Amino acid sequence: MKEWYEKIDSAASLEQIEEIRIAVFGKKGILAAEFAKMKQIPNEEKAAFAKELNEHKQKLNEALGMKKEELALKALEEAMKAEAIDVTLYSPKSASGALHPVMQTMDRIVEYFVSMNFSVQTGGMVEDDFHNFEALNLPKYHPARDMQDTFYFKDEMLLRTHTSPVQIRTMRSTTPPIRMIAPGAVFRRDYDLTHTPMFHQVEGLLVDKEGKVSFANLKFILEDFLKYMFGEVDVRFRPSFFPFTEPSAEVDISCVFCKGEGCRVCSHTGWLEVLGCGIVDPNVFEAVGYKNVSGYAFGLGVERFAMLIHRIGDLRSLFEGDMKLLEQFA
Ligand code: 2U9
Repeated sequence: MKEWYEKIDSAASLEQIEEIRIAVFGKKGILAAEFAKMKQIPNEEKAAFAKELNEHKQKLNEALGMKKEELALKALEEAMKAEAIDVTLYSPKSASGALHPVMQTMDRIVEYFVSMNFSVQTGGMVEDDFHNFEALNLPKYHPARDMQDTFYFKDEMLLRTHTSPVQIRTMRSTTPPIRMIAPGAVFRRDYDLTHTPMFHQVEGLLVDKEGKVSFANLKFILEDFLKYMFGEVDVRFRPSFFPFTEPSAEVDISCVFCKGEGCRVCSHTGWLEVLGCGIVDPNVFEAVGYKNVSGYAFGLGVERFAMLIHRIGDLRSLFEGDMKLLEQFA
């Protein structure tokens, strides 16, 4: 019997333990063989023999159990050691994605007008002559329709040159009052330092009963908006002309580069043009069948805002996909 305790003690693996268990406790194991000897033992010794054997049975079982536990723990520790990940090892930085600075700027612009209860409307980029030009008081032979400025398909279809067709479609499918903005990509045949053939606009439109919408309302919201976007800047309105608004104005902020002192960016004027706006021309309302209403509208270029906010000098760098630039906006 003693040798089996030693065998258990020196077992080196769970497989060996299993072999020993079978050799000891199995049907043809040594315990079975010992118990079989009972028959030959005189009656008076049977009790003592059985007692001793049962004690061995219990002790061997305990020894096997303990050894098994010990070996299982050892195996687990070894497996954990083998599979361990060294978290102190060097790993190269993984690149994380980010919204493009133009989209970040667009989101911030949209956020302001949503906070002022404007709804956000979008539309298709392929438009027809009526929604892009005619309804906006840009009649046939207006210079803005020139092939030189507009990408045309056949059958008077075109790539929208502004997001204004979204306002036209919204007016035609709903009734006043309207408070909306139209953010999105627009297309013009233009490519130089300050123009790309595709850029982004946010346009706004507010329509209510006749006499309820004033230039003062427009001035207030645009001044508030520009301070939200650029911080403490001076804002000025200059008379201007657009076919779809009358009266119209262009809006300047004091130069964010030189604080109005005069520099190369603001052509030594101290001012930067950032918006166009005005009171919606009655011809536009007539084109969509609106009567006895008044409204204001405005429009801006998102790339220009992004450049002024982030002090980016060249518009084209926003379209090159240069990681050195883009990583700064992650
Ligand atoms: C409707 C009525 C009026 C939208 C307007 C401007 C003035 C404007 C420019 C800013 C820079 C275009 O991206 S840009 O080049 N936009 O100056 N946009 S008023 O007026 C509308 C629009 C829709 C129905």
